[in-house]
Amino acid sequence: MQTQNWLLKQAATQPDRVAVDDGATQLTFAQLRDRVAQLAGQLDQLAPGDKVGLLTTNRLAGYLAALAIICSGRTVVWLNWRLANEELSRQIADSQLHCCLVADELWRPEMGADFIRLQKLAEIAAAPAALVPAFDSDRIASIMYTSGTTGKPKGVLQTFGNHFYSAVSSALNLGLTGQDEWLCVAPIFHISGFSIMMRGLIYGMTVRLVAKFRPAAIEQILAAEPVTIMSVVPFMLKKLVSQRQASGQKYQATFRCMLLGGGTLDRATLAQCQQLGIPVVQCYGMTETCSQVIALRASDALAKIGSVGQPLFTTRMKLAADGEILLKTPALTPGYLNLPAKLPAKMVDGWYRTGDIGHLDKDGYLYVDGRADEMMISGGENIFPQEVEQVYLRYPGIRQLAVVGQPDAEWGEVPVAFVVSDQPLDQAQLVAFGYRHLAHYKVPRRYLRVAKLPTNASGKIQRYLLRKQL
Ligand code: S0N
Ligand code: MG
Ligand code: MG
Repeated sequence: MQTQNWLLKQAATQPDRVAVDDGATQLTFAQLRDRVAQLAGQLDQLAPGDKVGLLTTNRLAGYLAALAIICSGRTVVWLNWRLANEELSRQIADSQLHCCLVADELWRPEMGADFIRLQKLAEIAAAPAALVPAFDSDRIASIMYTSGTTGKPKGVLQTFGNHFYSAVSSALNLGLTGQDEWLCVAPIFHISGFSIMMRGLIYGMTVRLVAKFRPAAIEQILAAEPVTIMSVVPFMLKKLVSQRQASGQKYQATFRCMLLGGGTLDRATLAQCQQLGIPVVQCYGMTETCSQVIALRASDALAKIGSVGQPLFTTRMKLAADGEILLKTPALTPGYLNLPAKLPAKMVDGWYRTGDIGHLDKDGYLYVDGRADEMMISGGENIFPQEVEQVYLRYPGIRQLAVVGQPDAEWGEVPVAFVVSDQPLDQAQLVAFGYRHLAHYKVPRRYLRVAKLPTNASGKIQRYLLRKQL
C-alpha cells in the first residue's frame, strides 16, 4: 500500500493550518513543507546514507530534521540523549550509521566527524529537495532501540504502515476534531513523542512542542492555550497533579484528554485527577507496537479506573495461560534490525508476546499487573537489570551482582544493586562509575553488600527474594 507523503498532502489541502508550534515559532503546513524541503536539500549534500541518526531534545530544529530525514526517503534512527557515550556508540555501530545529526543543545566538541551539528547542516548551501511523493507502507520510517534480557539493545523497525495504523486506531478511539492540538513533551526519540508527530501529519493537527518538562510551565500552557490532548507518563501526571493542587489553576475547557501510558499509576493519583477534573485516559502500548494498542474510552475512564481499557479498533488481544498479554496488530514491528530470528522467537501462533502480565475483568477490560521478565520502569524509561549488571561486573572487586527494582513514590521504580564483592563498597564511587558508563536513570541508587545471592537449583538468581528484602 502507498499513501501520498502525509506532509505534502496536508500542505496541499490545508496549507494555512498551524502544523507545529513551539511557543515561539508557529509553522503552517505549507511553511513546514518548505522548511523540510530546504533541510532535505542540505541533507542530500551530506550524502548521509539511507539511515540517519538523530540526537535531539524536543526542539523545533530536531523536529524539522526528523521530518527531513523521512520525507527525503531515508530512515530516522532515534537516539536517546540520556544514554552514555558507550551506549550510544553501540547503537550507532549496530545500525551502521554514516551520519548522526546532533541538536545544538546536545553537541559536544569531542564528538567525531560523523556527528553533524544541526546548526552546521542549516548553513550548507543547497537548493530545496523534492520530497518523496509517497510513503510505502512497508518502508522503514524509524528505528528505536530497546534493551532486553540479553542486556544488548535491539533496533525496533517501525514502518510507515505501522505509524499509519497506530494513528488511525488512536483517532477512532479518542475522536478527532478540526480544533485538536496535541502537546508533545514526551521525548520524540521515544514512540510516546514520535507518535504525536506522526499523528500531527496524518490528522492535519497542530503539535504543541515543548522541549523540557517543567510542571508550572506545562500548566501555564494548558491554562492559556487551546491544547486539547497531552501524552504523559505517570511521573509527569503526578507532578502536574501536585502543581494543580498548589496553584488551583484550571486548564482550558477545551482540554479533553490526558493520555497516560508508559507505566501504571497508583489509584490515589487517579482519584485526585477525578476530583480535579483532569480527563485521564489510560493506554497501553510499546515501541514494538508503535505506541498505544489498548486504551480506555474517555467515557469509561471513571467507571474503569486502573484499567488500560480494551484493544483499539485494529488490535486483537488475548491472555496466555500464565496471564501474558498477547497481541495481533498491524502496528506491530516487522522485526529487529540485523536480528531476523528475534521477532519470530517472541511470537506464538501468530501472536506477539509482550512480556507484560495482566488480567481481564468481567467486561473484558485489561489491567496490567507486572512483567514476565525483570524489566523495571523508572519515570517512563525501561531498565533491564541484565544491562546494568554487565556494566558493573567490570568494576574492580565485584564478583557477582543482581539489580532489582525498588518501588519509588516519584519514579515508580528505581534500581538497587545487591553486590558480592571482595572489597567494602564505596557508594559514591559506584554511582560515579555507573554515571560514566550508563544513562543516569539506569544507575542503582543503593548498593547492598551480601555474602551470596539467592539462586534456585539451576543457578538462576531469585530476584523476587531480593525484592522482598528491600
Ligand atoms: C519524566 C522525565 C520528564 C523526567 O525528566 P526531567 O524532569 O526532564 O529530568 P532532568 O531535568 O533531565 O534530570 C533531573 C534528574 O532526573 C534524572 N532523571 C531523568 N529522567 C529520569 C528517569 N526516567 N528515571 C530516573 N531518573 C531520571 C536525571 O538523570 C537527573 O539526575 P542526574 O542529575 O543525577 O543525572 C523524563 O524521564 C521523561 O521524559 N520520561 C518519559 C519517557 C517516555 O516518554 N517514556 C514512554 C516510553 N514508552 C512508550 O513510548 C510506549 C508508550 C506510549 O507510546 C505512550 C506513553 C505515554 C503516553 C502515550 C503513549 C502512546 O501510546 O501514545
Ligand atoms: Mg497555539
Ligand atoms: Mg543526566
